[in-house]
Amino acid sequence: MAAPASEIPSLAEGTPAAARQPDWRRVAHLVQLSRALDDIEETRLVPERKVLYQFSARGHELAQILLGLNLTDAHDGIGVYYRSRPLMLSLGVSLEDAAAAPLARSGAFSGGRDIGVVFNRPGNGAATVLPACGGVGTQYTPAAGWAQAIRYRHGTLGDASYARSIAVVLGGDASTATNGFWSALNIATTQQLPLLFYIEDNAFGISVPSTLQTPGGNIAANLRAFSGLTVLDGDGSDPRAAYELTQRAVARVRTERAPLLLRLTVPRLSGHSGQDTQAYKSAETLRAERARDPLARLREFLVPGVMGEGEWLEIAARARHEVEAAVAGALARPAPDPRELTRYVFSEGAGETRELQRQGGIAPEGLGFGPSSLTVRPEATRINMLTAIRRTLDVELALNPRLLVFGEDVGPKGGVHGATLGLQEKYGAARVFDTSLSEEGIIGRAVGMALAGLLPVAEIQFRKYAEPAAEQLNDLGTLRWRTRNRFAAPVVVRMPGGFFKCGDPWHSQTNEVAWVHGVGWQVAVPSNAEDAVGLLRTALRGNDPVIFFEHRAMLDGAWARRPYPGDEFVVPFGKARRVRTGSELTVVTWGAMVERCELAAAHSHVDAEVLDLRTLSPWDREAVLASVMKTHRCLIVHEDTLTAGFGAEVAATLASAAFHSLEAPVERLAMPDIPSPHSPVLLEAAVPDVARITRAIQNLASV
Ligand SMILES: Cc1ncc(C[n+]2csc(CCOP(=O)(O)OP(=O)(O)O)c2C)c(N)n1
Ligand SMILES: [Mg+2]
Repeated sequence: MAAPASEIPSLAEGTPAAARQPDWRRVAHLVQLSRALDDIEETRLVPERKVLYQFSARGHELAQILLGLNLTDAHDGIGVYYRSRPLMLSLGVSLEDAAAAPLARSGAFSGGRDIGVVFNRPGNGAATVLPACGGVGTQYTPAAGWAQAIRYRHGTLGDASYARSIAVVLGGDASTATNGFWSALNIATTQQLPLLFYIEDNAFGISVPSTLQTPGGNIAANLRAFSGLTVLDGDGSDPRAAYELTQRAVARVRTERAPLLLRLTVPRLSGHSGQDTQAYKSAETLRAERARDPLARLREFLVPGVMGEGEWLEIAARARHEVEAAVAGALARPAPDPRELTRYVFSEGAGETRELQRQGGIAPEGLGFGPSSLTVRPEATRINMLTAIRRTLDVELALNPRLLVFGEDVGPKGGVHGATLGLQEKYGAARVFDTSLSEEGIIGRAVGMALAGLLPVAEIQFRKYAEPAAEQLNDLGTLRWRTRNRFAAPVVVRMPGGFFKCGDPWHSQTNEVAWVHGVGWQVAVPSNAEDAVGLLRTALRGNDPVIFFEHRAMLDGAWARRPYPGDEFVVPFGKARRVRTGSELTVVTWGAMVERCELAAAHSHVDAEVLDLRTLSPWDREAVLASVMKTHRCLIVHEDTLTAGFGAEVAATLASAAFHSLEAPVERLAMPDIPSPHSPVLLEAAVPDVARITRAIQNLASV
């Protein structure tokens, strides 16, 4: 049995916060609120099929609430997961919102777009809850990004209000086996970031025991030797240990500005989710878990030392009553409006009617940019596309102190392609820096930084190596929609790809269509230096995430060299460039194929029009339709593989919107459905070349 609260001496270890006891009445009330809400959902709303996806926090409440009550700094950032509702209540989210979200009603965290326990909360002068995801482990690297943003805003931008702010990330025992956990641990320890890892070890990941997630089942024991990390471990269902350890952990990260991992053991007193019967747990395990119920232990701890039995019962009854009222209020809320279904995929409105996200990126803080211009002011000499990219980054870094450039080898080396050469020297290692070799970490960190009001420009070394970041990229793209415009993460991801002299399956794929298919991403595919400047500047000054694809063959290609078009030059997204005017046939293309198509058109003796799409999301449907309605024939050429490549989208659009104008079938010329081959001979046979494009133009013109 725990020592009663009235007998608790001030805490050991002499931390300044140690003497402070929590407001136990408030703690008891919050635990009872959480328990009552789980109870009503489990016994009533799930059987009535009003809550379709229930995640009970039964057993996890006490320590989470004690943690949450410590997170009082305006710039604290918290990465939560689906079992974090008690913490949300302790942060002061409305009880009715907490009840309405699992009922998929309007309002609350996502307006019925996401599972009710996938939380978020814009900061508004209090701690921010970073938009959570359904994927286990996804919360870690954005929290590391938030921690790095705290350091940047304090140390580099000189904002003293960040001096004691911290990032906290919550996760279960099984989540410590994920890429995200290890990536964030490496980032936080190598960078010494103020990040608290709070691990709720209930010994199970659904049905899988924690011994299969980490050897011996105790992540804290295994991490004791990890350099640069303080580790604390204890019983999260013991009120005294839970309050001492949460307080000590938070205080230490606030003062030491360094990472700490706190593991607390807790019982999971319900199934993993509503559907789970826990048949995999023995009767003995279930009994032992029930004996550790933190609610019962809190009662033992507080009654009669801090309050009498009557007050304890009164708090429980009041909590039940408040939750019933909140559930009734939530049930009375309207269902979400289907007419709004497709809103907030991208930022909406412009000027006066602009509907800004409440948090994320620099726009909500009222920050703007220098003047932009559609007019090319060409310099005398031509530069290659690589220099164009570097120079644009340089100009925008100088203009915008919120902009950070990072990725593998982008620091002293200047990037393996050279795009960031000299930038670290000029802007310092806080703004232009090397990362650990974890693409999940690069993109997840970018998410957290953007949510904290920075403008991250992340480099993925080669397009193929974006794959370890697939989860973060996907979740970043959907973030605005999922939170119904409460949050957005305008991040620019630069990624080189495509063939260069030779190919291979690792460095040469384009597969740009994956990002077009992914929700919420804008995709730019410049073919030359001038467009690269204009499109990159538009990306950096926009309010949406952008994939900026840098074709390896064009970075130093002679054809792609153009005069630098000026420090204000922008190219709007969704506007194709007519590379060549013609009347007999339209060639639609982008990236490295633009050069080849232009040459092929010139050789073909066909009066072919060539359109460079320049961006694929959004893409210039109007320009393509207008051209094909004039020429009545269309050939689409791309380097990406044929099946379900972006050409299929263009062809389907023409079949639907230009059917009666077509005098021949829409044709596609693309790479066969194979990885990029290494041998130059094989590569030439795989990627559309000028001869084959010329033949395709001639064949289509003669149909
Ligand atoms: C990437 C990913 N894989 C699998 C799942 C399915 N899943 C949801 S929760 C869970 C177990 C997580 O357990 P733990 O991290 O210990 O947290 P707990 O639920 O025990 O609090 C699994 C496998 C998921 N959501 N995301
Ligand atoms: Mg678990």
